[in-house]
Amino acid sequence: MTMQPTLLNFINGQSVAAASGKTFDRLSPADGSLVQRVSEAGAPEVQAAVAAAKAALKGPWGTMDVSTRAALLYKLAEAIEANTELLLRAEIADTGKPISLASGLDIPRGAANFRVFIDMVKATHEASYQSSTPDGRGALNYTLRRPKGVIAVICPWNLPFLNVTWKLGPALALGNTVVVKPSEETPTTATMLAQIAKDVGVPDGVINIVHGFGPGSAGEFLTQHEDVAAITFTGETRTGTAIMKAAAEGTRPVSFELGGKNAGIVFADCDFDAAVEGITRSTYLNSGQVCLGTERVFVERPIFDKFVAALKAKAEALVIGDPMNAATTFGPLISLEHRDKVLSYFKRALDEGATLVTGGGVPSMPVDQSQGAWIQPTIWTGLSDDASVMREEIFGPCCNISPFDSEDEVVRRANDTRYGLSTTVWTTDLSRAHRMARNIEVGTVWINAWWLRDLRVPFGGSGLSGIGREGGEHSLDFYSEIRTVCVKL
Ligand code: NAD
Ligand code: 6OD
Repeated sequence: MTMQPTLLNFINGQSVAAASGKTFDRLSPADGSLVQRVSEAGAPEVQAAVAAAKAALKGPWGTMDVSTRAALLYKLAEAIEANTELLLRAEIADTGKPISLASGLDIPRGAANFRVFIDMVKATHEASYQSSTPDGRGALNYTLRRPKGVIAVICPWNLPFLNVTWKLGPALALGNTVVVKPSEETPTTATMLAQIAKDVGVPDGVINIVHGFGPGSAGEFLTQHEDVAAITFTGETRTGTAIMKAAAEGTRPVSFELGGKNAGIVFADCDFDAAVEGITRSTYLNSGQVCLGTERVFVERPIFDKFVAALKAKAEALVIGDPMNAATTFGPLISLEHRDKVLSYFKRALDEGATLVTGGGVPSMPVDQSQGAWIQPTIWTGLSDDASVMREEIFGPCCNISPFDSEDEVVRRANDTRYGLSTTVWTTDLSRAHRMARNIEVGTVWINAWWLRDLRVPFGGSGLSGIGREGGEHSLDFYSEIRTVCVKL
């Protein structure tokens, strides 16, 4: 991979190097080479970014009517599409994800986030009530939806562009300004988005980007800043806990999309081939680095052996290799550190009594990729529900497949987790499908599908999986304040 010039922070419409001169290196997940040197924002840059965002609330952005804002955000969506090639290259260099995935999902869904949310804001109507008063003249009561202010946006590395657009779509549609702290692993496409937005006419200061880490770095400085009105965070549950403590100061609201330990449930009456295909996607897409991915698979006993054999064949047929090759279906993990973590779970699974069906280690790669964070798609059977590998989020391309004998049993076992993000259920029995949707305790239930979500419906989780929902009206509520106006007539 060719090295780019140092990636700078983006503050008030300008590229800004940190005054400290500090940088950090982003290494390619695919081959370990230096992809990018990144300027690490310190407290002064975070201060400048928040100040710019605060000032922009009062500038042309603050007084812009909804249809002008809509036209701008539509132009932004078009410009994202026009810059697809550049965005793809940057996203793939940072993440190592296959081009088939980035071009089919990350970039187009990212553009859609701007159109969908501005359409929703334009269609939003306010409540209005007429009430009587003792003097008989009456009163008119109505509500106004106002921007919340400066929003801190803290993002993870697994779907960098998709995630930042998912938050900026509604935040900007409602007239807020933002300071984004992308993941230190994947800083590039959020920064490109800010420049693209400037180029189409989004005023300076509306989108600011600061680079760095969490504790003692840009993430912590941003979440602690008193002029931040709300914090939207996607990432690990324990990071959410730290951010919640920062948000408590000043009682700032948070929206948290956190981890998952999601179940895939396959009944014997399913469309077998579709179920195998669906569980393959939900376990291995993005090399398993998807919060809504499946790490616990439950298969009804009559089809258990056949299903294990079929999933093994699918896992072994994934095409591992150069992310820029159109035929590749399985890329590396995000970093060698993350691979060490996932490999430690691979070892632990065997220590906890698993039978290895396939994978379990590091594939042999051509010499130019040997320094990449490659790993094998992995399947186990035989883990008990209370094994730590069945209870902790691994965030890797692996699952344990367990047999079950009844609907009640599988509901109880699927719900036996502190997470509550999503479940994918495979059955052709319509009544059972609806019963499962009611009884599984998660934010999203997919029936004969996985990751099939209209952006207008909410997404999020319960328990350790998060606080609140993003998507649809729930995003509109988080990114706005409702003001009540009562007029004596
Ligand atoms: P992470 O929590 O390590 O980091 C996320 C972001 O938080 C990064 O930008 C990081 O720099 C920042 N950060 C870390 N500590 C901070 C602090 N104290 N204050 C402020 N910012 C801080 O998560 P990750 O490893 O980047 O992402 C993987 C995790 O994200 C997984 O657990 C996954 O399940 C979760 N995730 C959840 C969803 C969802 O929608 N529920 C989506 C994607 C990823
Ligand atoms: O795009 C979506 O619908 C969605 N829920 C993305 C979440 C991805 C988590 O890794």
